[in-house]
Amino acid sequence: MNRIRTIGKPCFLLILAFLQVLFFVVMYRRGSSKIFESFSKRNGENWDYSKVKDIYTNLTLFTPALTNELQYCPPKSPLLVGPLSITFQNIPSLKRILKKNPYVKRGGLYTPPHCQARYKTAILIPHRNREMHLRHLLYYLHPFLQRQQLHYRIYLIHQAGNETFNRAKLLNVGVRESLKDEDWDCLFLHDVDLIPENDHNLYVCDETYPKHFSSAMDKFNYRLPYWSYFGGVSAMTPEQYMKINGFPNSYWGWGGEDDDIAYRVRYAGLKIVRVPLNIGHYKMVTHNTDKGNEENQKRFDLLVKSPRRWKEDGMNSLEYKLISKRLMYLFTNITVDVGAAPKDRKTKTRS
Ligand code: UD2
Ligand code: MN
Repeated sequence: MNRIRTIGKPCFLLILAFLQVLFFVVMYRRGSSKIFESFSKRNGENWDYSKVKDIYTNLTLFTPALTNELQYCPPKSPLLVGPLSITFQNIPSLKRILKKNPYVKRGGLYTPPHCQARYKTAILIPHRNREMHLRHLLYYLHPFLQRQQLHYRIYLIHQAGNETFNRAKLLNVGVRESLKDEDWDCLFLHDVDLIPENDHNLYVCDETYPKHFSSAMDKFNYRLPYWSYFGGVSAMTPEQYMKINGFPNSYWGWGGEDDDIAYRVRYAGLKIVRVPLNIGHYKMVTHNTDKGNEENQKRFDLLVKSPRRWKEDGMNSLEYKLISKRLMYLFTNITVDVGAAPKDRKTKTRS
């Protein structure tokens, strides 16, 4: 995501003028009503988010299965309840989360006890110094995925050391390491501070195209902040991920990498599909800027070079040092040394 703080610079004004012209050309060619319609597209059921259910409703009624020969889970899970009650007032303890999720195995692995899952999803979370956010996420995400009757595993990709944070590279590491464990159908690239609000937002991939899930976040008044937005929560099949050569490894610090990924999707001949706005509801835990994740001043330069660089900067050039892989009670912790930003890189603190 790009927070523009360069208003007033001539190049910025030039870009602005160019975007205005582009906007009018697109309006002329596609018709304004169509454009605004797609910005606020709300498909299917009309969800009422003032009527919410507890995320653990019915889940604790589970008992172990009596047989090993399980039938496939139904195409649509009978456990879905719709809008969920999400609050960040109390931070749940790991002990409490563990108690509420008795079927989650070490490493944050879950298999439905009563039916054979139709789908295998890996959740990859880039992380450093966000333990409180992680607890909120684990508290809500485990039951959320269990309601969907998925076979899943939650991975935390933890950046070791104090060098500048690199979200995109951590996710590349997550993809490579998680695929060593299992042939996942779907890879979720998930910010630690985003909680899905509706369990009908199924954590499965689109078979053909990369998919954006956090289409309506509270921090953006439940709308898309801009047309090509791809930050927050997205998912790809391993094939789609490899086709775009994964994420760029060269974005150090905050911003830009999600836009680069959106570009890559297009360069690879794919497109982004999105969860409808009335289902893709998310709450973000409010937070300040992290130390070590200052705004990346090089992001605009990198974005300009993206068409030339995407084939050589990504999964095919990924280098890292795996420090440890530990099976924690509620997740798999992959601690990794992703290196450091090149020395000439200057960053400025976000306000
Ligand atoms: C936006 C995007 C995010 C990403 C980022 C730019 C949303 C909701 N999300 O997030 O996907 O594109 O802009 O890089 O718009 N993190 C840590 N420790 C840190 C720093 C970051 O764990 O010290 C992880 C964590 O998973 C966090 C994610 O990186 O959720 C994104 O960083 P952020 O939350 O600081 O940035 P934000 O909310 O502006
Ligand atoms: Mn955030």
